[in-house]
Amino acid sequence: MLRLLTITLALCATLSAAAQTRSTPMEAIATLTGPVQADNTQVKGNVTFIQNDCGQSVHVRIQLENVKEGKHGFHIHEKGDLSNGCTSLGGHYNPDKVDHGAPHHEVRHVGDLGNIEVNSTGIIDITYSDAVISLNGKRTIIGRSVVLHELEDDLGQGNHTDSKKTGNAGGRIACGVIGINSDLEEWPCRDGGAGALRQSMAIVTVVVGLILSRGL
Ligand SMILES: *[C@@H]1O[C@H](CO)[C@@H](O)[C@H](O)[C@H]1NC(C)=O
Ligand SMILES: *[C@@H]1O[C@H](CO)[C@@H](O)[C@H](O)[C@H]1NC(C)=O
Ligand SMILES: *[C@@H]1O[C@H](CO)[C@@H](O)[C@H](O)[C@H]1NC(C)=O
Ligand SMILES: [Cu+2]
Ligand SMILES: [Zn+2]
Repeated sequence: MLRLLTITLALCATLSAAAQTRSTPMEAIATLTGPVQADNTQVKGNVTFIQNDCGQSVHVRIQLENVKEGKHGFHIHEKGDLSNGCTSLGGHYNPDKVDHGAPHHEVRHVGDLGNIEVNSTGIIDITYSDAVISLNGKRTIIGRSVVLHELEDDLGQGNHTDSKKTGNAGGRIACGVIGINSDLEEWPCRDGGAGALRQSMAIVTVVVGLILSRGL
């Protein structure tokens, strides 16, 4: 009987571990273009987002060209409306209605991804992770947008009146709408996803354990 209990517990543990990793990650992409600048250049490129499972951080890859050397504010903006170019995309995505900040700050807009630093080639290709943005759930960034700014984001630390609102990062030099880029037939995590599955596995484990220990 004890052996049966052990086997059951092991089985439940395996099932809940399996639920933690999806074979097909959630992926999204934004294709970026911007207004032609005074010197006739135009930023071009893309940003890809990969999230392996519900509740996990999102891997962001930024590949852009024709960007002026230096630091540029980079954010998720609230809308996907390109009807008036980058200007109709609204403000930083900020569902908590808090102050603007840096990616590593406890207080930040969900959309605050800080700065990207571009070298003299004008080309950037960087990858990093962010634990606040998500490709699923009530706060999905899909359908919203990415915006690259002309100037450095002061991360809420500047003395300008816009510092706590926008980071005072200046004009919008490139933007794009974030869309789905996976072969997933159904987008996961809508009903709590793996988290809920793990929880019900834990309950099953306890119940089975109780039944079996009574039988001993
Ligand atoms: C993203 O941009 C890079 C660099 O321009 C390019 O090589 C790559 O093919 C693009 N990816 C997509 C999916 O468009
Ligand atoms: C500039 O940045 C690009 C992309 O991030 C990198 O591939 C390249 O090696 C860098 N060039 C210099 C001169 O640092
Ligand atoms: C605000 O910051 C700017 C640039 O760092 C500086 O020139 C200016 O004196 C500062 N203004 C105040 C009121 O601190
Ligand atoms: Cu912005
Ligand atoms: Zn912000």
